Amino acid sequence: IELVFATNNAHKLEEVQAMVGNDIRLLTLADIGCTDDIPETGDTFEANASQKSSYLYTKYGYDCFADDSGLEVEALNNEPGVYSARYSGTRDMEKNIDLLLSRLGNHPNRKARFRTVISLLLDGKTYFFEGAVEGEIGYKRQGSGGFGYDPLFTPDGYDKTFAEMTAAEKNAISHRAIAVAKLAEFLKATS
Ligand code: ITT
Repeated sequence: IELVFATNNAHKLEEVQAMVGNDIRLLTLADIGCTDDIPETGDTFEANASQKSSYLYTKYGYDCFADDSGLEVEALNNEPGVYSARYSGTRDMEKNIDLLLSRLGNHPNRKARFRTVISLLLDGKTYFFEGAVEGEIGYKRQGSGGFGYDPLFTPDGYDKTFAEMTAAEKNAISHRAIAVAKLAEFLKATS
């Protein structure tokens, strides 16, 4: 099966490509000649994911899926959530991480979760697949792998951050891995 992955985030693309292997042939936005800044104005992961996949399906007619994801920190009322990519008002992750660390300060509740919602648009119908992973926010950055907030996030049951893991380790347990496994299973069952 061939599907367009509606993302401009090269890290997501690399992770999902590694997860699906040969099961799904992923086309990128570049492959279909789309350079649009796809609108993302919802206030839930579901709304944003389906906004991205609908945009592509409506304009280009391709079966496609989109990933909307982010970090929810319990002591910050689940911020940054859907605003994860632009928490500080910019896409600069150094600034976004600094803001999160300063807002959390020395708060003893470090609980957080990463969430992904995938929206699949197939033959004009939308399907959702979710994944979440619980963990804790550190007091400083640790590790240089992964992307986004990975240097701050240690999943429960582990003693290193996502950024200290190999790509294979992160991709075996991440929020995105859980959602992508559900997507792949659905596609296998329907094809
Ligand atoms: P697209 O919309 O083009 O897919 P994006 O980066 O704008 O790319 P989102 O709107 O879904 O994607 O924002 C998700 C943000 O949440 C992302 O930029 C990271 O800062 C963070 N994030 C998501 N998944 C993550 C992960 O696995 N590890 C670390 N941070 C992650």
